[in-house]
Amino acid sequence: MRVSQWLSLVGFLLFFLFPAHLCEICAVNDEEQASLAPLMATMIRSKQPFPEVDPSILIALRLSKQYDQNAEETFLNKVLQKIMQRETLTSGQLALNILALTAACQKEDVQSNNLVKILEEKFQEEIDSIDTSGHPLTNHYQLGLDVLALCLLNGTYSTSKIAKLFSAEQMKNSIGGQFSVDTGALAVLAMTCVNRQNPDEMIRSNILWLVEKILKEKKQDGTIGNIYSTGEAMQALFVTPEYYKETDWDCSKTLKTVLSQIPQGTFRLPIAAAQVLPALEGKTYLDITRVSCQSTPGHLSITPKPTEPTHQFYESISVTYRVVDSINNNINESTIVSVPKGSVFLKVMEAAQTKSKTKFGFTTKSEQWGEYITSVHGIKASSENRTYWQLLSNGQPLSQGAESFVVSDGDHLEVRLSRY
Ligand code: B12
Repeated sequence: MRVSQWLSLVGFLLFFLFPAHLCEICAVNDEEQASLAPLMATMIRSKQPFPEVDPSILIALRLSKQYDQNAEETFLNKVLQKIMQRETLTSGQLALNILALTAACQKEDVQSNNLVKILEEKFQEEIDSIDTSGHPLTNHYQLGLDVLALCLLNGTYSTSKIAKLFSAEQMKNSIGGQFSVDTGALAVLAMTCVNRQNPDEMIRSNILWLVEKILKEKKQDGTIGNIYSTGEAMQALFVTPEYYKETDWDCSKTLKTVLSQIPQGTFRLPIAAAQVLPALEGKTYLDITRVSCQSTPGHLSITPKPTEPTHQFYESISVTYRVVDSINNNINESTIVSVPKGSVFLKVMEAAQTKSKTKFGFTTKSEQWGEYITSVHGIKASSENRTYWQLLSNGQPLSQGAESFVVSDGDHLEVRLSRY
């Protein structure tokens, strides 16, 4: 056979053995890098106003092409402080901190503090909880983080147990009987790592099922689940091209929609920026162990101010606000309140609370995603009983928290004690 014939045979084999989209990179190009600058700025600026810094910010900075040595050092120090309290962290929090240290080339800290061993123990407690009570101590999103960290850092785990943990049966109802794209995406990343180390038939069939479920959550505009789960869904689809057809997903459409949301301030929370950025750069959490540990010269030149939404607080609007206990069916309080136009859900809750502390009093806890509603009408949500105060507008669950969702005139808002 002549060289040209060999080449065409190789080309033919490559074409049929590897789908074309295996070779395509769907990420921002060098010219578009500037459009990511607001996300970088949002994360970097979060050094100051936020008392707690999420390790996913350090991961995003390390996976990014743009580089800010000073910010990386600050965030690394925060992560190092955090692991001092390793015993009090949940399994997923510990996993995320381990991943951040690894991304920041601090594997020695991971080893000297025995972090992988501690994670193995915490992961075992999650499994024990499933065996005794039917659900993990935390949630399946965190189990995904646990397995990802254990796999990437060569911890000990049982492939068959992991296959069971992320089976269709378990994942179907991972959050309140509803499929969660974020959770599915984390499980795909974790199982892809496991399958690369120990190829396993059941793991592969779990991945296939989850990839199909994720693709079913694709919306007209290209978002997958909602805008906040899209980055993680993209990561899952990047690492599993052999599980779907090229025509099943128009990645450039998804990318375009996500990019168009940046100037609108959709990712103005540092954690939201951190969760979406890696995918926009064509990176996934499986790249954490591949980050270069050579010192890189600083080249972050573009740092515009993060985008802030422009609210006008002149006009006032009126909305209906209701508190419902859908578990015990014994509370159903409702009121109409007036708030300035552009107000967030939390403002409505405050306005109702001033009307009647007994009926509408509530408490919150400050978290990375903003204020988390912990109790309403004197009833505390409880992770033991797997209850939470769900937020809804016009009957639809919100895809943002109380401090972020901007309400509109005539909205029917509701906080509903629900199970997950
Ligand atoms: C599991 C989960 C939940 C669980 C948390 C309880 C539990 N023990 O598992 C439940 C089902 C209760 C929940 C509730 C809500 N959630 Co939720 N949740 C998640 C999920 C899938 C994983 C969180 C996690 O474990 N992270 C890993 C650990 C290591 O980090 P952590 O900081 O310790 O995690 C804690 C916080 O994230 C907190 N939390 C979870 N959701 C939310 C939402 C808000 C607004 C806040 C302030 C905190 C918070 O609970 C976690 C466990 O304690 C994320 C997905 C994601 N991409 O992050 C969505 C996510 C954070 N949730 C989201 C939303 C919108 C909500 C709700 C507002 C939904 C609603 N319509 O009511 C409510 C919160 C209402 C309230 N009371 O204030 C969005 C936030 C987007 C945004 N821009 O604000 C996300 C990103 C999902 C999405 N793609 O839409 N959630």
